[in-house]
Amino acid sequence: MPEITTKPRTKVKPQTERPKLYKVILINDDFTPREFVVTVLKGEFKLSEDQAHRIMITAHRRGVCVVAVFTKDVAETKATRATDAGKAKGYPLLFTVEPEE
Ligand code: TYC
Repeated sequence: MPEITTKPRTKVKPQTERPKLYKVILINDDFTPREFVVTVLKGEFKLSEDQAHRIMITAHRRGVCVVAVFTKDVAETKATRATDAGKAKGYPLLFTVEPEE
């Protein structure tokens, strides 16, 4: 009589799930000076002058631009700090946060 043998499970659930990522989005407005947007992007998101300028001009032309992706806490903190930097100068500069698909 052949014996029934069972193979050990080889598929193991990953121990650590990758954290969900969130996009920080820059929204265009008609009042915030371009150079100020670039300064905030460089300061808060550690972007080069060239990267910051490209993101600013994309938001200016298209209405919105993704700045970067982070974990939820980091994305929300950076978006709030960057929006507050505009508020402190009386500008309507706005950064929002959206979950990545
Ligand atoms: N549209 C603004 C201007 O012409 C510049 C600007 C760009 C403002 C991007 C916000 O997210 C922004 N002064």
